[in-house]
Parts: sequence; C-alpha cells; structure tokens
Amino acid sequence: MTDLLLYGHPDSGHACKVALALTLAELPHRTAFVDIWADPATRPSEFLAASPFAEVPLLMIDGVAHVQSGAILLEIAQRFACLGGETPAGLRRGRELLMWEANRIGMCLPQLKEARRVNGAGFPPGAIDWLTMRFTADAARFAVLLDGAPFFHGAVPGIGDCAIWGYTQWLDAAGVAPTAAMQGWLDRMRALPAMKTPQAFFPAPA
Ligand SMILES: N[C@@H](CCC(=O)N[C@@H](CS)C(=O)NCC(=O)O)C(=O)O
Repeated sequence: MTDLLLYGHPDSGHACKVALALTLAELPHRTAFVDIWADPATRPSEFLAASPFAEVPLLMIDGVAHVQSGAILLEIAQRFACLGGETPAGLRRGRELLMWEANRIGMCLPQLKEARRVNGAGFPPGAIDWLTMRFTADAARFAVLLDGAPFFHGAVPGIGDCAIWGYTQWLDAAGVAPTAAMQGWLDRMRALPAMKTPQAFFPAPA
C-alpha cells in the first residue's frame, strides 16, 4: 500500500484542499501538524528538507516529496484514478478548474482573509477594494461553472471542488458574501460525509 504523509495546518486552505481530497478518495494517510505561524527554522527538519519554501501542503508519497496544492491534487487524481482522474474528460475538467482557482478565487480570497486578520496592515491603499472586486467577478462565475450540476465535476465532487473549497470555506473570515449558486455548492460540500473542519484535518499536537 502507498504510504501517504500530509504536512499541513488548520489555517492553510491550501493544505485543506489536499486533506479533503485524500479523505474524499478514502486514501489511508497520516497527517503532520506544521506551525505556519512560527519561525520557519523551528519546523521539523524532515519537513524543511522536503519543502523548498518551508510551506504546507507537503505530501510525501512513499517518501517522495510533492509540493504545490494544485500539482498534488493532480498527482492524487492521476495516480489513484479518483476525483476526476478516472477518465480523460474528468482529468481535463480538473486541470481547468485548478488553473481557474489558482488564478482567480484562490488568489483574492486568501488575501482578503489575511487582510482581515491583520486589520489591513501592510495592504496598500486600494488593494482590498481591488481584491473584493476580483472576488465579486469570481463569485459570479460559480453559476456558469456549475451549470446546474451539484458539484464542479458533475454529480460527485472531484479535485476541482477540493481546490475551490480550500478558501471558500472561509467567506465570513474574508469579509465577503456568497452568491446563491455559491451558497448551494458550499452547503452540499459541507454535507459531504468526508467533510471535516480544518482542525479535524490537522489536529494540533497535544
Ligand atoms: N502555492 C502554494 C501556496 C502554499 C502556501 O502559501 N502555504 C502557506 C500556508 S497557506 C505556508 O505554508 N506558509 C508558511 C510560510 O510561508 O512560512 C500551494 O498551492 O501549495
């Protein structure tokens, strides 16, 4: 059986994307908590040796390091033929959704969430307005991308749903509101039996 070890933190939407994918696909795995708020030099040495930017997520697959959440999701889908990776069309859909997420909603939402956390400190004038404008445009795309289906991959969720979930799970913390299509999808995602809170995905060490 493939050995899977995921390094992450409950405040990392990028790490949550991968944790959700592994759980949805029912792939047995272990997780390791990395304190992303601590000095990077204090992180576990085996983690620092494998993650070039000392960032989570880091997924070790049989001891081989995999970084960048979108690349990890594609690796999971292809290697285990799951979450869209079962067919060429599903994989193509996954690639398209991952690129959209990384360029669009996965760019503005983490920044808006961070801006609220630090009370705007360090954000130049106009930045938050610009990010909010981007979010509004991205939110309006949900109805187009879902096209009446329950999930972005159709009847069941795939890697694209996992990627988009990463930061849309925290709209309140980012200070933005969902569209109706977005709210419906968020409700369906929250109702998935595999869904967990970020803290349940990455429990803090005792
Ligand atoms: N583009 C990366 C982003 C990863 C990232 O920004 N990770 C953050 C947490 S969300 C992190 O590890 N920050 C800790 C640090 O930079 O020291 C991905 O998609 O995986």
